[in-house]
Amino acid sequence: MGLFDKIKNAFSKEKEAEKTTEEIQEEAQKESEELQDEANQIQSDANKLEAEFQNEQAEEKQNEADQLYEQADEVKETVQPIEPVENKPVEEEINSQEKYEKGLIKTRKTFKDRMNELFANFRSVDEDFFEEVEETLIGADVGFETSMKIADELRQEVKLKNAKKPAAVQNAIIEKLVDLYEAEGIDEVNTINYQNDGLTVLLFVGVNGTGKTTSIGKLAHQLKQEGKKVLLAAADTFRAGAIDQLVVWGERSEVEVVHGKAGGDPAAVVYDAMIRAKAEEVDILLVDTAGRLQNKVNLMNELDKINRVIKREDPSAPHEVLLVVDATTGQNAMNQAKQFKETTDVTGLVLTKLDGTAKGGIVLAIRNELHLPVKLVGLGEGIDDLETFDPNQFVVGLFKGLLQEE
Ligand SMILES: Nc1nc2c(ncn2[C@@H]2O[C@H](COP(=O)(O)OP(=O)(O)OP(=O)(O)O)[C@@H](O)[C@H]2O)c(=O)[nH]1
Ligand SMILES: [Mg+2]
Repeated sequence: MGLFDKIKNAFSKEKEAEKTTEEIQEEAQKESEELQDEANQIQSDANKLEAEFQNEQAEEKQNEADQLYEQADEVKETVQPIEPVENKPVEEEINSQEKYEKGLIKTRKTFKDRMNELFANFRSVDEDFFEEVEETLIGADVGFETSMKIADELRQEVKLKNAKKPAAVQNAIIEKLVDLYEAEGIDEVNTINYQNDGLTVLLFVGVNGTGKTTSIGKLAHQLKQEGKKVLLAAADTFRAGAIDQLVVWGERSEVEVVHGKAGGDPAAVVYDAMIRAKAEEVDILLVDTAGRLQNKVNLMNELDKINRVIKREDPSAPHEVLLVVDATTGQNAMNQAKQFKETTDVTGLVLTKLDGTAKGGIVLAIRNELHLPVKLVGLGEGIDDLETFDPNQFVVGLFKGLLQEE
């Protein structure tokens, strides 16, 4: 075959191939259409069947519902109306436990992380391990002495019980912390010494920025809500803006504020407030004081003077001298409390800003080492974020979720 033939041949084969492709495509198209028809038919049959089935089911459900309605009607006829139950206290308790749990999230997480770290490195319960326990607890702000004490007790218990499992040891640490906290608090009065009859005077002291004015504002609001007659005294005349800040809180909580001029004598303001409180039969007078003066000696002298003025007008007052400390400062708060305790008759603590810190463990240190009862805790900046301190709710909030299955 010549070249041309070859080309021709090739061409005609190509044509043939084309034709075949066309034919194949046509056939395929036809086949696909047939299949499509078949599929449509099946789909429509299926739809019919499903609809029938659903109708049947719907009917069944309707019957069931009718029966239930009938039963419900029967029950309703036999049920007597129930008196509404006074459930407010329970609600309040739940809310405050929730507040503690929320406010202590950061502390709890840090505790958990530290525990996990401790047990991740934990191979055997030897002296190194106990030293790590001490460090972990000190790091969790539960206090130096407390940490040593817990580690010592743990040494003995591990020896005695031959405890080896990490879970058992972790639980023992928490158990010891809680036990110690409970034992140290046995004589502690965590409630505020409100007078049943007559005036209650609460004096708030503490270094600047700890939350005195804010706590007074929140407490004024709470007491006012409870129907008490409340008066505030703006005895921080030193810091610019301090008087206005208290006045704003007074407006917010709808209570009166006694104040003088900025730079005036704080004791004079307190005197005016005492006279007015007595004349107007106020239930509770809250006295705000300066957090900073020219120096510490001045501050202490001034607090002393304020105290004397209050006592002169009412020998039983002040009924509490509440030292406000900022929990976020940890050990610093402890030191402030120690210093104030030496120079002033502090009767209790207001521990603020627990919400913003991982240092909630400080409550254990305060109780075990300072022996000053915490009376109020600040769990946020809002007007409702002040709680009377509940030691048990606090500890539940602190250690919740840290116990392990043994
Ligand atoms: N997150 C949080 N912030 C708080 C709490 N209590 C107070 N604060 C904030 O702490 C800051 C200082 O509060 P103040 O009440 O002005 O403190 P102070 O002790 O009166 O300060 P001085 O008047 O300067 O002595 C404010 O920004 C408050 O909103 C709390 O419980 N939680
Ligand atoms: Mg203030």
